[in-house]
Amino acid sequence: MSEATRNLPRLGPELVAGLPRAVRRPAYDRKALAAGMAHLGVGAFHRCHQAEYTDDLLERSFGRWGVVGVNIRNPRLAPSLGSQDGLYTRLTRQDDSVEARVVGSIVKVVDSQESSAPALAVLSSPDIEVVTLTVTEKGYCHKPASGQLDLNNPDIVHDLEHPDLPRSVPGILARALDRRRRSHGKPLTLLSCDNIPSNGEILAKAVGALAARIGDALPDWIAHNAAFPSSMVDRIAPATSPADTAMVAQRHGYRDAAVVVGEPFRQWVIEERFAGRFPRWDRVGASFVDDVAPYEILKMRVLNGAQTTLCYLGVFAGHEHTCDDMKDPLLVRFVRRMLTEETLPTLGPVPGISAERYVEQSLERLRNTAIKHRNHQIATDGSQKIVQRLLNPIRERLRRGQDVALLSVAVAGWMAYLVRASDRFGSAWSADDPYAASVAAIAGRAGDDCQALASAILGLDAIFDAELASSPVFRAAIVRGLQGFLAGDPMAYLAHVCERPGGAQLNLATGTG
Ligand code: CS2
Repeated sequence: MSEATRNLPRLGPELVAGLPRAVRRPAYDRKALAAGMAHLGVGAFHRCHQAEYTDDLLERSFGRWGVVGVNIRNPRLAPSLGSQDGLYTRLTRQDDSVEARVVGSIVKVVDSQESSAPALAVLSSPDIEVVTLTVTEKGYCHKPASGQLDLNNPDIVHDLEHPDLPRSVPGILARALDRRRRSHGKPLTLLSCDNIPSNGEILAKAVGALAARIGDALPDWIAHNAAFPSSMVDRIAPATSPADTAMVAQRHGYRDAAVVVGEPFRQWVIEERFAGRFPRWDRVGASFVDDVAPYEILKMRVLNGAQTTLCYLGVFAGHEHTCDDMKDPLLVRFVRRMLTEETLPTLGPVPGISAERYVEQSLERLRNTAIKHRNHQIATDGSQKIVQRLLNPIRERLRRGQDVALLSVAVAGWMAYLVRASDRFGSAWSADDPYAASVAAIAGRAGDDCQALASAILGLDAIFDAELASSPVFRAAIVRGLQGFLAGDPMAYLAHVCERPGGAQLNLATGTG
């Protein structure tokens, strides 16, 4: 931090009234705002999305929906949001234009990294009636291929043995629900906002498994007093960079340790199934619907599918961010073909949305040059993302006897990314994925033999179910992709795939190209 920046005032309640006019500020009396809900996993996404919707709602019709932000994993919230009384600046950026707003909906933050006790105190409080969650895909401790709780996950093993000292998200929620049952008995809505299909059901199942271990009448109480609606959330909000923080200081003259940056677009579709009172986010742009599935499938397969595909191909091409990938005509050509030729036909009707237009709109969003979303950030935890983004459409197409050559290139991209991160392949970068070590071990054993590599990676059954792993068509496409990305020039391989009419056509009977 420069000397000049260090001397600037820090964002906090005293500063709000004196904020420059260019910065929008909470238009309600924050001092009168009571906490009515909690959020688990306060990162850039929550601050750019749910907290902003809540800020809009408080402006429109003030009510008791202040948010208590809770982190059970790093980063700690006290030094950033905590020391600013929950206030932070949310920038939205589109190419050269920037809009700044101070959001006031988070009224308190609680760090619960060392022990679950502080989190449990918040979640079991009678004042809290809704809990929203962004804990990343792996926070649910499920097997992505099946949606079942992963009983080998170390935190789940721990929580099943010590349900009174939980560490995992489902373990903490089960314990909190038990405390509610034993004390005031007030209902609770647990609203998942992570990019997992049927996220409400996955959460309910995970919490249910741990609640059954706590025993007594807890599962029955949960059935009558808790709701786990599914929701689809959308806004591209990369990790904040030092340049974003510096921008606030330079343009607006104050220091803020919790700045977030997002694109202008935002969307929130919520299954209308609540256990008690709930914030009327539908009054400020969110949609309450009976069935979230068509929206989440569209978003995960198209927008997220494109992001995941581009992040691996982009790293191979030497690009840093999604917006850089989108300046590379070959990558754009590939991703557009994959989406239109293979992904689009797997989508059912989505009320009020044209899927074709959605593809173009998504590609347009990814072009936004002000959103510096690092390829390596999106590549993080790819094993938890590829099922809903790439493998589910592949599965559906294979069942219908359709080609999967292009989607398989993207899956091979994920594999090659982890393989190239391993010692055996020169540790090209460090990969952050729960399966990075397994794939590195496989790479060490298989060496340059892409057949052996493909077979062993497809054997990871938490990711690839048996039917998919045994498809000769899929397997052959993966082998070709691995050869293309590991043996020669990855971009020459991609160009070759793109040149072929109708994608890399496969002989469906033999799976050969
Ligand atoms: C991204 C998402 O890192 C990732 O996995 O694909 O965070 C994506 O930006 C959001 O889902 C957009 O709503």
